[in-house]
Amino acid sequence: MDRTFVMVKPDGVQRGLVGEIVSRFESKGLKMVGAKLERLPEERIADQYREHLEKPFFPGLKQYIMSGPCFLMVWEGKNVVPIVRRIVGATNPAEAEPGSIRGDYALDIGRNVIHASDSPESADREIGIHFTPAELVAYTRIDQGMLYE
Ligand code: YYY
Ligand code: MG
Repeated sequence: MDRTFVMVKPDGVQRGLVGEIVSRFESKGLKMVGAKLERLPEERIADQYREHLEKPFFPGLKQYIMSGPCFLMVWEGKNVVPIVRRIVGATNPAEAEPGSIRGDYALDIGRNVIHASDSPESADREIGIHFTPAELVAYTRIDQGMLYE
């Protein structure tokens, strides 16, 4: 089964959106296989966003991610990477569709509430940055037989 890395950013945690966000993925039928609340150290933020290190917005992005605890998760399911990206919505909340998380809960690109991996390759890489294998839990959702044909 495919896996992806999802993180509620400090604005989402401070605004009390963790439960609502988890609930959206749960009701979709995805399986949470790892989760933790954590303040990200600077080096891990740089690793997470390595393709953006030289971008003008990176210093502000780093300050924002360091401003408080993040809620980190790993979700599992068929085609989970593109499905989660659609549930999350466009990077700029002004362009994110209503019904998506960023479309419903955010206004500004620099405070867009949530991160999700953009490809299966980055998902593997990002899961490896933030979670040890022992932190990922193997189990079967009781409704699995109803979710998949
Ligand atoms: O994957 P996603 O989070 O949707 O967007 P990215 O293009 O990877 O950028 C990562 C992160 O950087 C974005 O969620 C907000 C921030 N950012 C920004 O503050 N200003 C920009 N012009 C572009 C991105
Ligand atoms: Mg990205």
